[in-house]
Amino acid sequence: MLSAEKKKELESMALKLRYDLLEMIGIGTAGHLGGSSSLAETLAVLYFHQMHFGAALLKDPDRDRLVLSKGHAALIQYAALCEAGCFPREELKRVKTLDGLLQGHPDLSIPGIEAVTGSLGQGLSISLGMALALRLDKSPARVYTVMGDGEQSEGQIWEAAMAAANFKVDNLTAFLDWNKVQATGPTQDVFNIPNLAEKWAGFGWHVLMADGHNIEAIIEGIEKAAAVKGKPAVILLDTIKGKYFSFAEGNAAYHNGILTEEVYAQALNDLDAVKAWIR
Ligand SMILES: Cc1ncc(C[n+]2csc(CCOP(=O)(O)OP(=O)(O)O)c2C)c(N)n1
Repeated sequence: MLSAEKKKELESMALKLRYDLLEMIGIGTAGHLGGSSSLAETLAVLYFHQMHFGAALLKDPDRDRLVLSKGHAALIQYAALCEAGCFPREELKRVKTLDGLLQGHPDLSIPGIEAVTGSLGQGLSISLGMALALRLDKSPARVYTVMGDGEQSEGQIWEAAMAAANFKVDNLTAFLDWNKVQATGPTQDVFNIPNLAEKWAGFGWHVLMADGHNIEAIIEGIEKAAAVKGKPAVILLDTIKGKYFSFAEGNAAYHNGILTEEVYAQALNDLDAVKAWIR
């Protein structure tokens, strides 16, 4: 069981990631606040609890891999990599500038990034290739992939899903950040994909559900997924787009919206309120 201390540590890390996210987005420029903040707890758990990962392990062949298939949420991954010491903090200030290390989507030049993503639908195929190669190498490493619910309309995902089941890949865990809103509105209005859980099960995957903002539930899901043998597992994360930002929760306008000075101040207030609650 997770100790109360560790739980608090991971909740605090998720909050730190959201502060970093806000710092990177800044005032007056566009940034993917919504789909990044829905992932804060999951990335905190993966990078700071679950994965065999660390700044000193980036070349370890047995490191666990995380592929952010919904690459537009890169800023929250950059926050985690920065907190893990993969690159200096100053890089957060230079994000999305031409001479900065951190670009708008994940790139292999960034320490800790395992795959170039951003064109939706490709991360699961890349992860499957990694998982098969690790299995050939008899590595204990696992591959984690994070997809979006809007992203589920990409056909390539379902090719990879069939292939992973066919090859009985069980060192791969996929997450579906089921925040129910995509770029331009509610996912069910933009491109409805009903019965997601049944679809994944039909494609031969073990399907799990977890509250994606609950540290213990995420860990339980990951542990259950790792225990499944002979087939891949997917965890449907019940999340809220823009979680903890009062103006952004469930609001497609902050998928990649600009933060005005006033909204930025509100965002800081919202996070300060969470800080008080974690203590
Ligand atoms: C192949 C492709 N088509 C379109 C886009 C533009 N795009 C970027 S984010 C996005 C919406 C993704 O929605 P979802 O997967 O639900 O992400 P989240 O809401 O979790 O951020 C779209 C359509 C893209 N990046 N790649």
